[in-house]
Amino acid sequence: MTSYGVPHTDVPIPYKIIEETNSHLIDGPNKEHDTLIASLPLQPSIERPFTFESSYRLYKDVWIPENIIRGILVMQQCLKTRPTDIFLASFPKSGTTWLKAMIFATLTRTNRSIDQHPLHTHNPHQCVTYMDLGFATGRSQIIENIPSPRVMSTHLPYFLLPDSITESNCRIVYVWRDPKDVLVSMWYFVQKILGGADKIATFDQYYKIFYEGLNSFGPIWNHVLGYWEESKRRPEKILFLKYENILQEPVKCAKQLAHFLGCPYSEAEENQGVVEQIVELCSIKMLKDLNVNKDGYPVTTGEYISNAYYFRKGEAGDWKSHMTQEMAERFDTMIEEKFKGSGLHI
Ligand code: PAP
Repeated sequence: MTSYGVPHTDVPIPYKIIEETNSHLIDGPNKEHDTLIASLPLQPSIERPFTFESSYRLYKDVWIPENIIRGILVMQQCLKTRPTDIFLASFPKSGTTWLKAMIFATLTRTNRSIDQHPLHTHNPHQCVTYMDLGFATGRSQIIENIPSPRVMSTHLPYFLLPDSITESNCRIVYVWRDPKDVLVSMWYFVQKILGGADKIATFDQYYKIFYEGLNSFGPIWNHVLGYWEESKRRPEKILFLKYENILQEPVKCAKQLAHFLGCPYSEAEENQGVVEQIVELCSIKMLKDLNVNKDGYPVTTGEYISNAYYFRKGEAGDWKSHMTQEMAERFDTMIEEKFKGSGLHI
């Protein structure tokens, strides 16, 4: 068993524990970049908000929450990657929470018994932190102090990742999802944060914002294509996964993930059913019912996003209950057009 608090470990330890033991290293927000950020175009506000972030600015042609732009600028200066680093990248609401759990459980399976696993007492976002937000909120030194192997996540498009990630051999796991379900999931998520459907933009407004690519982190098709193209070029660097495929064949995807992370399941593990146990541990059914996921908060997001908000249905095709056939077809046609020639399909 790993003893927590020991700086060098063979497997990741939950980020929350690292933050608790290093909280004296939080610097407070970095003000250095404020002038640059203030000069960027501000997203015009609409009648009712479609997001919980206070303000968005256009940075390199992508609408990004102000705070995250700060994170990008700090990261570009400060992030020193290690060959053992693993980054989870995703467009928001595409399977981040699930993949955080899967990566963390896969890497920790050898020295944590399943029934005493940290995922029983830590939300996946408390195990794997958002580095964009971490760098934006003065946690550079803490991130530097995370023992190897580090696992961190980001919502940034590929072209906005710091050079130290794109130019090194560290690995990236990317997960994407049918954009129609992404938009439904986001609509509910923002409702929970802001306190009800009447507090946010209508579903039709949401649809329009996504269709026009004005939502945060850019048009979803550019986000997906950026990682897709790079994963074709460097499959050893980027594992490109689809949420719906994981739902359909979780065991196969779990094995693919372990192989990519450099810790494939042994024959003995497969015979003992370890892959199935990891899949079960990370399933929404299992995670949603845990006390830690009914209340509490991820570390870096602060107290306005409850752990519970990250778990809703966890299914494919919920868009069918929210869009007319015509809306869905219009959306799919637009995405297929954007994906044309890439080899990628919804
Ligand atoms: P994030 O990017 O803000 O972290 P993310 O985890 O990507 O959010 O998306 C949340 C979605 O993943 C929710 O989808 P839904 O609204 O359509 O239900 C959530 O239910 C789903 N989800 C969370 N955990 C799991 C899991 N273990 N298995 C499958 N889906 C999950």
